[in-house]
Amino acid sequence: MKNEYLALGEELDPEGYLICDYRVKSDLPIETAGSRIAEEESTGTWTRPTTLTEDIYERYGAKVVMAQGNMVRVGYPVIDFSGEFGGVPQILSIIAGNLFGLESLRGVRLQDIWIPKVITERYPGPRYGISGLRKILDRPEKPLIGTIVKPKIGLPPKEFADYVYEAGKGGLTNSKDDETLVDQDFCPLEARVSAVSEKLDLLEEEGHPMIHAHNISTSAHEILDAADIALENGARQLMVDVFTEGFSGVQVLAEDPSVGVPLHVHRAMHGAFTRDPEHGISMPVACKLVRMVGGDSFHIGTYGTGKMHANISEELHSEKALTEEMHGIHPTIPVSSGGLHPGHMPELMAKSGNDVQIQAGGGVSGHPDGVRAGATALMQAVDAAFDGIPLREYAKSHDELRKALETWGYR
Ligand code: RUB
Repeated sequence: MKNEYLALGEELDPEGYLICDYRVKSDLPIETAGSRIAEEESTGTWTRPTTLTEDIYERYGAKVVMAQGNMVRVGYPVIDFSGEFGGVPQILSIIAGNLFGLESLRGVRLQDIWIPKVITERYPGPRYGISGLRKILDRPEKPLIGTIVKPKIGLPPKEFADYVYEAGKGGLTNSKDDETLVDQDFCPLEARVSAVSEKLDLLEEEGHPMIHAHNISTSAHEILDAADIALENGARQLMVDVFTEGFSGVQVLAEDPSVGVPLHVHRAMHGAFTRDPEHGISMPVACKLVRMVGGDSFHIGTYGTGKMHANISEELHSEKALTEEMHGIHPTIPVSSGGLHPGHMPELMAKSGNDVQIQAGGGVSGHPDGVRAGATALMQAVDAAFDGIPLREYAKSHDELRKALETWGYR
């Protein structure tokens, strides 16, 4: 049988196809491996169905247009994604579905995607994005600086809100729930949001705008109820763990006119499929989808400076996926978080630039003089790095920073 899914060298119309690059590990010739993906994920299966007519193949069949080394490029006709229902679940079932389990492929990694406008225009995109968040926080140039309330779980609402207030008094622009905190008995969502909102109002009266992202990740049928409870109690930002919740969980909040606040998107669980360079899905792919469904901020890593495993070139690629032109959709602000402290700021900001939200949990709450001093030290480190002043020099006249550097060092 002729290999019908190969169209090597053909120029695809980027508005007519959703285009995917896969890195493939297989004992098959690379063209055949690519063809297996295209057939499995469009009109084919392991054998030629007698029901597969020439017309079906021509209209709906995916095409392998490049197969070189260990890379293949597959274009899926936009009609394969048509119709009122389907959304991101259907997109992923096609471009990232059965192919990962094919026995003939020892490894497949979806490295990048290009989504045509005819598809992205069905999605909300970020309502605020980088410029909207900068406006809310009156922070036109420097990175947004936040904290994750620590310990991860255990603080009751009042102590939790006190932490946020102290962080604000230290100058931070943002704070957030940790990814594992939602509505536990010791810190219920309603009481937590209400206590935090009071403190944010107070900070605002005192001249400091700040927002806190409340984690409402929950079962799909409950997420709008959780959002309602948070918003009724004054929430200024909501947070979703996108990989445990699903992309639709972000989208439903972004599309609901009653929500209207920025959406912070956490990536807990991503390592299960992004970490292996030979199998899974890359973070830049996730970034494009999160941006399309309306995430205003999204975690991409700390460029090797913090506690989490990093693939630095992929993090730079993620940054581009969130910020480069994409059919007129607002840019999403990249979030750098995970094991950061003031000593990391010069190296981190040299890599991230200023359009970033930097967050430290332990690197604020672990300061020997407490949360306010930790927040102040982090702001001082950011100011020094922004002005190109070495931290050692700046610390001579900034006590909080000096103590932070004595505690954690420069790296
Ligand atoms: C931060 C923390 C976050 C990580 C997740 O706390 O634990 O959940 O940012 O990592 P701390 P990533 O500042 O004390 O390490 O952002 O890479 O998904």
